[in-house]
Amino acid sequence: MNKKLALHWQILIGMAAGVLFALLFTNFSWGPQLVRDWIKPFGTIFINCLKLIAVPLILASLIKGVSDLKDISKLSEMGTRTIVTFILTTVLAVSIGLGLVNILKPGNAISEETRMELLSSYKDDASKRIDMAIAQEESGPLQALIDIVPDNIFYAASYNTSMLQVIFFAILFGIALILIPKKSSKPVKKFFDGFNDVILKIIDLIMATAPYGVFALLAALVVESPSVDLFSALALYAITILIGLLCMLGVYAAIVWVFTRKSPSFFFKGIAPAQLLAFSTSSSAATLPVTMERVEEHLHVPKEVASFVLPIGATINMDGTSLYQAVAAVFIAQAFGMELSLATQLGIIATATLASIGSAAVPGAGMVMLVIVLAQAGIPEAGLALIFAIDRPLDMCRTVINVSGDAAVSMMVASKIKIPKTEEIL
Ligand code: DAS
Repeated sequence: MNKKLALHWQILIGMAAGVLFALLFTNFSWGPQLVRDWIKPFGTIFINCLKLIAVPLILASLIKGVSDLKDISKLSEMGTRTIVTFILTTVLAVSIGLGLVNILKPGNAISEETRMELLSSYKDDASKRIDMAIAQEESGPLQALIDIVPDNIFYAASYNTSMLQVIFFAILFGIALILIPKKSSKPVKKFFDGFNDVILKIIDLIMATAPYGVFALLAALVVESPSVDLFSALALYAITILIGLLCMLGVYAAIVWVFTRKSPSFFFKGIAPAQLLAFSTSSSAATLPVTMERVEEHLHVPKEVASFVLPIGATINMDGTSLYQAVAAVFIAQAFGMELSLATQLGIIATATLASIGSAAVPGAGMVMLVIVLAQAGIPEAGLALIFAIDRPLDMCRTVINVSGDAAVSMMVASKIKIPKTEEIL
């Protein structure tokens, strides 16, 4: 039986084919126009499909993640410790990302000429976003807080409004779902479990077209900005993210050592198979069964803790994704020659934290949610076309960090929560 090529290999082939196709056709006078008119639209359609699924994705993954908390009062201590640690490690990840991207400035590696080309080809979107950013600067200091609360969920669910409103509604809905009587919540939870499965299947279908979408995006990217410096900027962008992700592995090793006195080699040896699966699938959800087995069997975390922390972690704790979203947002702003104020960058800490919470544990979800960070900071979302081409290899790496963070937090929580009848944890 012919084994289907793994999706990430399909995508890597799509990327290479896109570059080769574009390099070949730029030798003909009619080549660039052919790519712009007949190839690039398929890349735009692919990105639009990803953006289309963002709102139902948030509703599905967050409502399920929050309502899976079951009875909050019984699990409050474990829940508080888990959620607080998740948020602290995510905020730390975003801060590391912001620090690195402001020091290394990968977006500045793009020449002024290419920058003007990028701006002119995305002028309508860029000016709209810059206008929105100016409007945002002029609003009051708590406007961002006001904007999180929607006054009409159906309007809020439309792409053009702040998706933080959808996240707000989804969390509220999930909590209310826990608090209503079981006989009422059971059918609703059943519906959202099914809804979640449908959305994940839709993402599978969209990602099945990814090799073709990437081919079109990369071909258009090469044709529209043939300057070599774009690739050096993308390489520096990727290196910035990889340095940040490696820093996070150091943070996890420190958390494990401080709370359990277990060595980094114990932790990484125990979690390695889950990290490899995360790398090859780019999906925390697909890796979850292996993560749970490794954490329980090899990192000695009691089942009661692992089965609580890891499923929620896979849904809402994505440190690698949040770090990537912060770096990507500032990189795109740099590429468009935009100066981001300190207030905007601090806003990115909040939006990247929330966007990573809303990112589903499936391939490419982090980039789908990146639009929230861009929209809130007034950065042209057209910049997505700049970074999508190398998103998949980075997705593979950041998913490894997402899974590793969940495992480290489960060990920390286990060291603090005394579970009755449990063998000596560590
Ligand atoms: N691939 C996602 C995950 O499963 C992360 C991402 O897309 O950023 O964790």
